[in-house]
Amino acid sequence: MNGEIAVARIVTFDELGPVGLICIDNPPVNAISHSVRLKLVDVIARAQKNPGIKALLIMSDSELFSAGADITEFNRPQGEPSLQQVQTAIESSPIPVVAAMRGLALGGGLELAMACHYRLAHKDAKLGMPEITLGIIPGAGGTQRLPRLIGARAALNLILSGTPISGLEAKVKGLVDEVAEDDLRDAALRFCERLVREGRGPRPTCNRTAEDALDEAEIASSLLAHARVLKGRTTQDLVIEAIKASKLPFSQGVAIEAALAQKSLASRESLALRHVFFAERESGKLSGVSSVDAKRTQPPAIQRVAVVGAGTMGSGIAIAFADAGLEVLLNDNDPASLIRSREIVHSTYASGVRRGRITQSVADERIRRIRNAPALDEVADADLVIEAVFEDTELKKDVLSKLDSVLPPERVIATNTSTLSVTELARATAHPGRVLGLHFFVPAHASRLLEIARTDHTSPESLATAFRVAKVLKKVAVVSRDAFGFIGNRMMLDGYFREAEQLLLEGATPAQVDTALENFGFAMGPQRVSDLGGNDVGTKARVQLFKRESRPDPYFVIADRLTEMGRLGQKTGRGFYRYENGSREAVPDPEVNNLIEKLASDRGIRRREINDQEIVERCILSLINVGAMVLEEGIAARAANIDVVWTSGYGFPRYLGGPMFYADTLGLSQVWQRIRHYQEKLGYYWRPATLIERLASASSGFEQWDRTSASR
Ligand code: T1G
Repeated sequence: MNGEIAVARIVTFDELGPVGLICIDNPPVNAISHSVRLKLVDVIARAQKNPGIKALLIMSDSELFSAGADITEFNRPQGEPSLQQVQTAIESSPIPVVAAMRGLALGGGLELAMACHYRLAHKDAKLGMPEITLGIIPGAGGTQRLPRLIGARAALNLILSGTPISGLEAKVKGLVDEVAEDDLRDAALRFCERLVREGRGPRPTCNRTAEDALDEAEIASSLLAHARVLKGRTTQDLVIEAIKASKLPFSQGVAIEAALAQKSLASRESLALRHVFFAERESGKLSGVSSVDAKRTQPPAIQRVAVVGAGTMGSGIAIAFADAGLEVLLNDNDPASLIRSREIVHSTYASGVRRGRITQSVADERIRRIRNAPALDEVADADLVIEAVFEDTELKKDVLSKLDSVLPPERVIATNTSTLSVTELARATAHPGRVLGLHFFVPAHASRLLEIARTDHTSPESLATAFRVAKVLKKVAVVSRDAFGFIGNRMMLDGYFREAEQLLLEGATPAQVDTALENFGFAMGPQRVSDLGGNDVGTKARVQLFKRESRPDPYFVIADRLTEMGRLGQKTGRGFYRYENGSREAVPDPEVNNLIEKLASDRGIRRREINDQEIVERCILSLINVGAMVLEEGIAARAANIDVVWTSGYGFPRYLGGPMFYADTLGLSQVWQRIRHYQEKLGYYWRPATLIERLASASSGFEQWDRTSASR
């Protein structure tokens, strides 16, 4: 295409001899929207009146079959025909209907194919039922037809996992009849012509019966296999109930599924998960430009990235880009660092091969993409340069200044700092518009979140490049205005983690605080996280913070004292907990409890029994309160962006939607009252954010605030 985005034709029909070819064309993901359903029913009806058409073939000319039902329709009445009505038109067709799938065939898209009489898939196609990731169950016959095609046990695992299987696997399971090695359209047309020649007619899936039934032992083992990803979730119970109904006559089973699907759609869990789904996409755009329009304004392609600083972070960033298929120049003026970096790269990929995540040949290819570039001027032709040198302002300013002279003026220079002022670093260059922060989270090659820190001078073009970097790395991008801790670390240090330490001083133990918050839904409690990352990391961040701002005592007095004592956490075998013989198991340590008691008594803090409810409430409310401050200070543009940061980068449970969405479910009046309660009880830093007070008094919430701020 000459850069023009072709007008979507929604659904096309071509008569190819005895085969009626129906192509779905609804970019960007061929969602089975209302307009697609309308045209499908119309085209199928008209084709069936054409005596020359002996078989119908449904496929797509784009790189994917369909991403499923149109999620944007879920919050409003879905116009007729419903997907179920389209499926009935297919299944009851007097002539055979064949689906041919390439790329993604997900959710309602795969359900559409399952209502067809035959199915083909390209060997590399990905067929899946990801509905559970949105807190819903398949609602277009998936829990009824899938058991009839691959068995109830296999159907349960495919739906609970939410992850797709390949075309080849689908063939083995009986989900598809034929696999195309290369040209899917050609293979599918030949398949249809053979059907017609052999006089093989419709084969309604609904007339089949599931060979096996779910028994409690299989259900238990399937739930156990998915326990980690389904922790705290409830959708799986509805899935099981629906699949059990697949032993009933189809019409009864599909009615039971429909009722359960409606129930899942209305659940708070699904509202939260759909909120995060759209928030992650919204946060990765320049002021709400859709991914289709954004294609018109894409910045220049990024083929080669340079990373300056071959330490742990620099090596991780290099690996992230190599994984994404880019060439990487890794620069460091210390040969020993480059050698150590090579060791990190090789050991990381060796671990990936050992765990079966990648093959040796893929690992070798990616390692080859990372080339050492000892001389700084070797990075001159990189499309993007990221500095990841030691967290020291003067050192970073020196590197940025040198890069500024080596690189063309429009080339983006990103700093990986997490605690320094990007604005101050940018002052070391003659072109501050091209400077921004790319805050990668450890491990850089695996974490999903990428905070983009923009200064008042960062240009839109530089931001567009940063968004493109996130897309290339398959990371979730959130823009933060340049301020201490950006969004996530500011809320962690001034809110959540700070309150956790305060609770320790007041009488709770690390294990009690961590367990209470893990029961709330966090992947890992704050003290375990601190021991994992290293208590010294937080201490170094606070050293930089106190150069710029102050905080009243106590402020991480426990973690900083542990650092002084060399109790850095897992890496030294002792931190908030003990870790015996290199084990990662956090064992409570009486020595730490004694230290905490001493620090508390030095401050005249009277210790007491504290229950889990208070622990969770204070940690979560302080997180929400600082989040509101981050909003009112303009550091984050949207409350939904904060939710993205905390669900993708800090382990906040996705099924609760993120701290700000969760605050709305509590009700901001209730949130404000409880914050005021703790302000009266504890004083000093429990000042309610003005924004919470304002929204509470207006009986409003953060979601409404986002909507109005978007229109501002
Ligand atoms: N409906 C509507 N819009 C969708 C969509 C969908 N199913 N999937 C994606 N989009 C939009 C997305 O919001 C973005 O919009 C653009 O497409 C590009 O998406 C009845 C009830 C397919 C792997 O859960 O996992 O079927 O930002 O940025 O990174 O039982 O999108 O341009 O405005 O994510 O290449 C089940 C959800 C639905 C799949 C592509 N299906 N989508 O990833 O692009 S429920 C899913 C994805 C259902 C049935 C049930 C991903 C992707 P905008 P993107 P991508």
